[in-house]
Amino acid sequence: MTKILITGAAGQLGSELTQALGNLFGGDNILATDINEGAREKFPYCHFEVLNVMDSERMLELVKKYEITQIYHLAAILSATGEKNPLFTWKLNMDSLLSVLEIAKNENLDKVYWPSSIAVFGTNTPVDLTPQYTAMDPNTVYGISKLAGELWCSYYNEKFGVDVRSIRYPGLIGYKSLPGGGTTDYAVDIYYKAIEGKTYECFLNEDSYLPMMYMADAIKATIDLMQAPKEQVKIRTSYNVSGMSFSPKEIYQSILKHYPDFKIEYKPDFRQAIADSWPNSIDDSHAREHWGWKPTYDLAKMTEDMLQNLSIMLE
Ligand code: AKB
Repeated sequence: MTKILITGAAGQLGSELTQALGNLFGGDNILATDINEGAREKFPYCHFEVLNVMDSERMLELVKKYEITQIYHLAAILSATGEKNPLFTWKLNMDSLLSVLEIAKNENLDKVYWPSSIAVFGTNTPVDLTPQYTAMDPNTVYGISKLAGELWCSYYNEKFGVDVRSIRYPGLIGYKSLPGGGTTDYAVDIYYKAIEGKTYECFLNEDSYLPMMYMADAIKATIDLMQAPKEQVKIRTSYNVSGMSFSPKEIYQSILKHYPDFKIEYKPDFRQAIADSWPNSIDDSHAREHWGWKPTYDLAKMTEDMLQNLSIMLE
């Protein structure tokens, strides 16, 4: 029987992934956890417990209490917020991952899922169609923690047989919940401003290309990877996956087709340097070959879907 604990369940990815896992395995087999008690109301369809991921004893207690067999460890501090408190970001991102891996090893869990990010790449990484294996010299504490985390995942897999699986997500875009503290967040905010009839002030310059992915594709990639037979999961650091790539100017133009009066202004801030150190686009041939990854959404299709759903939600 599969019983899943999700950390950071109320976050941008967690909100949608928890729902998808609930649909797959039944809400009774899902334990959503979050640091905020207020998140409870988001999860009427499954179990909920408050969990600070720094508290490894409580994590273990919950694993035992709910007879957990898989952990999806989503809680983390992202790139932009991380730069404001580097040491705490390192501590939270690393300590919580190590607690999850230790629990998986000691309690013989079936599987662990842990998200990595395109933030593992850096200034000397080739920017176009960035390969799976390449120079990795991240310049954010978030990127450093994801790169070290990938190596820890691979270590626990190799030394202790922990079945840990991971994806290097690009920027994620969805309408069900807001992102928190990332460099790619502009690509969500811009849709809200278009619908609210406001001018969007973009914190990146108009030509900053970044790899991005619509949430529906991110959920599909995660579930496809987690359901793939063990022997197909040949990479135990983390898989490159690609959805689409665009610049602020291009997403703006795709919105203009639906909202012709929408206006944008460019005011790059400290996040520009982070974006400049990340790839423009990603080569995901290993994910395609190993477990059949294929994205469904391009920019035009995503914009249509985002605007349609957000305008209903914001009515
Ligand atoms: C961020 O911008 O920090 C995240 C990421 C790309 O991992 N969205």
